[in-house]
Amino acid sequence: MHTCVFKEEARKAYLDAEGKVDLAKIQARWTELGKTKVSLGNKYFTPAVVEKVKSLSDSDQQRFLDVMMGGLSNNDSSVGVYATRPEDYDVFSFYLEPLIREYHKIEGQTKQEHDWNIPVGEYVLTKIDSRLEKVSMRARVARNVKGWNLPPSMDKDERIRFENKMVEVFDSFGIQGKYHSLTPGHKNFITNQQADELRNKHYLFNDMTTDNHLTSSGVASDWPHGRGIWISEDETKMIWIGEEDQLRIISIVQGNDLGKVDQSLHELLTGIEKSGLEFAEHPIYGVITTCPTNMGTGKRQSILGKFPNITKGGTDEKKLKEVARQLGLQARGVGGEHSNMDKEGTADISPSARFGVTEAIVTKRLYEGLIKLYDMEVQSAGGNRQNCCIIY
Ligand code: CIR
Repeated sequence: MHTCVFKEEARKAYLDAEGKVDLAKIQARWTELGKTKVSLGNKYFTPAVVEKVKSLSDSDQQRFLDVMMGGLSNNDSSVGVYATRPEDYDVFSFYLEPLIREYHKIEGQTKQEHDWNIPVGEYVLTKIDSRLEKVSMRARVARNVKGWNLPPSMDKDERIRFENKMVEVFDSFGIQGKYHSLTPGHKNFITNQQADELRNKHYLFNDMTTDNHLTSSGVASDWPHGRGIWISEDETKMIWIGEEDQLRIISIVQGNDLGKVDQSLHELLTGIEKSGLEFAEHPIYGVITTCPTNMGTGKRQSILGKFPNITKGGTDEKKLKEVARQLGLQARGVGGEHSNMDKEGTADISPSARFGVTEAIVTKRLYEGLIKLYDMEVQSAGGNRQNCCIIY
């Protein structure tokens, strides 16, 4: 296993003898990385950007370096930047704006709108196939709270204060549940074994120190302090604290009505808002997230499905990814973004668009995409429905 490098250590390579940001060293590293893969962060580090950075204060130059640390430290980055505080999207807009436009394919002025008006009884999976009765459906939104640093630049104290603030919210927001903390010494501390049990159920996130994108950017710093998960009594609602975003608000429902997952998620989200927390929101980009790929709604909605025919028994997951891509969907393994599929072609399917679409459109796109995807699964089985639409 490779060793992961933490931000404080990794960023020293880009400082001069006085500890100031050395733009020439950054340029040299981007040039070197460009021979393998050009991340968006690399592409938009132009001479004009360098000139602008020179006019920033020393502390903003240090922040600017922090924004790029994930990309500078990983030769497989496709995006390569993380925001370190909500204001970065304005202070460094000369760099982040074109990058966000390219990633989200934004042309002209786009102001993110929200719409949680999602019908129940309409996007029903059994209408696609009667066997899709008890499907694992999930939706999550990323959220960060106004006035706090984003995870790449929180220090240990801020992470712990944030966790404790959230525990107060959980104690008072009216939904029955329990908080499990990974912070040593916390009153709700759980052991490694208990944490692994929650991971086996796909509830809790992984040890963040095993991912070099997260360590080098500072997202994983001070692990496991300030990290944890709140789980509702019926285990359908969850809140992650201290992963890539301060909060990941999640709903998991076993069933067939996509609208019910949204209903559950929205109930949880408004419960938190009513407690007085104000989420960080950008006037154009919508919800502020650490990774620019999640800006907009911050919503990701998926189902777990088996696609043994398209994937030829899990041996051709590339094919499923390609077919899904053409339908505006993303297919992942069940263990997260870079995981593999099993021999039944079990995949997590979600719409790719996050920005310029409303929460309601994300659900509609998932449903309409699934109609086409399951149709292709039947066709890949030679038209034999018997081999299709087996649930997870
Ligand atoms: C990259 O630049 O490739 C990584 N930092 C991952 C970016 C997209 N995904 C994510 O943050 N969840």
